[in-house]
Amino acid sequence: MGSRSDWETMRHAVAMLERLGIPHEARVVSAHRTPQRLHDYAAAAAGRGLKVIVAGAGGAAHLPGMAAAMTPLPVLGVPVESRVLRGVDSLLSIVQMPAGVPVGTLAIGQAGAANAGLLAAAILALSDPALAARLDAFRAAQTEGVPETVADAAP
Ligand code: RP5
Repeated sequence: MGSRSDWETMRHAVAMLERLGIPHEARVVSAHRTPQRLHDYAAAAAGRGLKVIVAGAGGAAHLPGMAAAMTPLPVLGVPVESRVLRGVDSLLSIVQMPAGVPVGTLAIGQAGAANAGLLAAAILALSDPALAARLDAFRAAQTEGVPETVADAAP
């Protein structure tokens, strides 16, 4: 994430990874304030054995795109909701990548972070049958948890 202040959003990605038993790390790496840290992190990521990068940032959110420019790994971008423009700035900064350097862009905020965790899981599950089974179980439980009527819903 681009700042410690992004954690309130990005913790929802981490929660999903933990729920699905996926090893992960969470780092603060700012494209603007710590450019060398970003370079070092992205350039070394594949060699360290990482498989997917989830990059969340807000405002002029260059972190996902810059990370994608420096790694062959899939990069999932989470637009963090900014104070002034409610995350529309983040979304547009992340989604409008030039052809040739993709960032898989999720929704603004908490839903995007949670779905980034799930999408990372789906990518990893392609080569991990046990994880695929856990992901199937998650989806089945989610379906089971949706009430058919308002009366069925827990108070
Ligand atoms: C971005 O600037 C970060 O991703 C964060 O969303 C935003 C504001 O950062 P702080 O000023 O709260 O550290 O780089």
